[in-house]
Amino acid sequence: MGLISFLKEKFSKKQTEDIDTYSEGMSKSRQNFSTKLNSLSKKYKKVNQEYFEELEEILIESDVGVKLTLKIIEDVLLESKEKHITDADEINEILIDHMFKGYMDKGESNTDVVFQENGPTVLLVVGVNGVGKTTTIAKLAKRYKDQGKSILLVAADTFRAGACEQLQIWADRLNVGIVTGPYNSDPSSVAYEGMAKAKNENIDLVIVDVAGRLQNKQYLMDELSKMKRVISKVIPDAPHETFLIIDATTGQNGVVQAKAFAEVTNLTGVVITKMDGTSKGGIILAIRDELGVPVRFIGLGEKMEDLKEFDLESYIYGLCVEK
Ligand SMILES: Nc1nc2c(ncn2[C@@H]2O[C@H](COP(=O)(O)OP(=O)(O)OP(=O)(O)O)[C@@H](O)[C@H]2O)c(=O)[nH]1
Ligand SMILES: [Mg+2]
Repeated sequence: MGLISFLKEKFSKKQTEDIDTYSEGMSKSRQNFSTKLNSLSKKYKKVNQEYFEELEEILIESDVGVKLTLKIIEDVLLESKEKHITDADEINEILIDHMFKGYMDKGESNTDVVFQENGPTVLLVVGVNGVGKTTTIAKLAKRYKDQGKSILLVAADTFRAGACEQLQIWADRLNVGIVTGPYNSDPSSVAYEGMAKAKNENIDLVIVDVAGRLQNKQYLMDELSKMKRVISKVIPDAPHETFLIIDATTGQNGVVQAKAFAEVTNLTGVVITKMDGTSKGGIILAIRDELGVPVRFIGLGEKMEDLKEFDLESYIYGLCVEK
């Protein structure tokens, strides 16, 4: 049984709230990807060279990335030849198997934040302006507060006017602690203060909002390594997690950002936001392929509960199956 039949059976038996959010949030991407796949198989019925060329185009237009697209197409061609399959619908099912495999081949990974057994767990959140850092931090804070963890937010994005205030509003709304610094102050000193407070108060999870200015790579690298140095002075081994936030609507530019950050810091995860706003949902596969870093969470809408743990099966289902 191909993956798609398996997922249809699985999710038709068990309609969870999560799968509904995935289906809803990915409707634009599905409209683009799945509709094109279906009309392609109707047009050809039996596959030929042109069929594969058009298939390649569909993947690239969905932001799967050129490198991964070529690999997937090659694998599908190989499998279809080996098994003597020429039926277009069957080929499309094989394609989806290989998209899934493209992600899985990079290894097993956690999605949820991995908590330390002793002392605070420190999560750095990085990303360029406007990608959804602050709102994602709020969503994560709520998630773990609801699980009974104590939370401290640290507003180390001191360069953008209003950034600290925005996080402060969330801290008040969620009733969690926060450390901020004055506008234009040294982000590392705010981080230091945050770590000291977290240690004193025995906080479970500290989430640090970091400005990510990409104009100058050396500068970004220096800044992030200074921040890490300062953090680990107070809490050895911290930061334990570094999440990069990528806005799905920025397409291949998001992949460029991801590469730049991965060069200067040790990312433990990526969070893809605004999936509901793009018709090119393949970006998740491209980022995983280019960086190898796992996608930990996915933003499927603006509401608090629209940030979900990333689940590859739900993602593929959302991308391919009309409910
Ligand atoms: N539709 C949708 N909107 C989102 C999602 N995540 C974040 N947003 C919106 O994106 C906008 C920017 O979010 P912020 O959290 O302020 O982004 P930021 O990276 O902190 O921005 P700066 O602090 O200005 O650099 C807000 O209007 C959010 O509501 C999502 O998953 N879906
Ligand atoms: Mg912000």
